[in-house]
Amino acid sequence: RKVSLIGAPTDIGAGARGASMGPEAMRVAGLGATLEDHGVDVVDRGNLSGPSNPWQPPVAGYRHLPEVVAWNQSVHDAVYAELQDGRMPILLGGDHCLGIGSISAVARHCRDTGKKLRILWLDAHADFNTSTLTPSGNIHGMPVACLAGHGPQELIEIGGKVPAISPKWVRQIGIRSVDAGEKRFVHEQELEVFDMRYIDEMGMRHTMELALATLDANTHLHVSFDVDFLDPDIAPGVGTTVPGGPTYREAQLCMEMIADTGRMGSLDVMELNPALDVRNKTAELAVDLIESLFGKSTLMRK
Ligand code: DIR
Ligand code: MN
Ligand code: MN
Ligand code: MN
Repeated sequence: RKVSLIGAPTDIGAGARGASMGPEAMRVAGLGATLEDHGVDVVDRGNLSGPSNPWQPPVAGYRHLPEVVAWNQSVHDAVYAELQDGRMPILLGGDHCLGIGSISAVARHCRDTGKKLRILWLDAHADFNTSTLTPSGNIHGMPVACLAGHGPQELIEIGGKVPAISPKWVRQIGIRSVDAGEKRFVHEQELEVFDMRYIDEMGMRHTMELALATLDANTHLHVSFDVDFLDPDIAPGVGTTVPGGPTYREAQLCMEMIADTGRMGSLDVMELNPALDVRNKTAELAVDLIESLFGKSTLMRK
């Protein structure tokens, strides 16, 4: 397998500064060498560049919209180039607004190649806000809505088609913080959400069996991993912690079941914030979980 690491060092869509240091923290935690140990051909493309964070208040419901557009355009182009080159892009965020550029490129690649797209959204948050629903104006709370066509034109048309995706292609896992208006919109749009109550009641195994049920041999699976998916006790290095997330074992099982499908074609690792971390342990945990996504397992399996 051929993988390309793409760093996107920005916190332009977030409500806290520091996710801009995420890519380097994952490199320091040994991401490249770890994947190579699993027989992966790894190329690190280095970091993208883009506008700095002006740290301004929202304008018409969006914070830093022109800068968010510039970063997402650059992410789109980089991710699309890797896919065209036959390599699996791993986007190292950066905040989750960059999922717009990443997934719009993946959707474009799937249109080019006639693949069926499925998106697993691992997050504490639904990221389904719009400019009128958002309590913060932070665009990292809006990428799923933007990809589904609900957002500012210059952002939603980056991948060349509006909407880039159908909400039917998305499965969200680990959700436990949804804003009031966002909650109604998630319901209206029939987003398939496996929230923490579902995981508590049914277990991670049953949850992932359902979330992965519609994959077939022609499916491109995109995994968008917001590190705040994880319980803050094990993953403090994120800007918006929410208590009650998946434990270490639940997260491992989630990743191992994704690996077992053999269908993962692209990955985002987002919102890691080294300024809030403890001796880089959240970055090390992210690398450990990514290793499971690439087939680390305790025993040989049939
Ligand atoms: C909140 C926080 N729902 C907002 N969102 C996210 O500002 O829209 N935090 N994504 O990571
Ligand atoms: Mn492909
Ligand atoms: Mn989140
Ligand atoms: Mn997110």
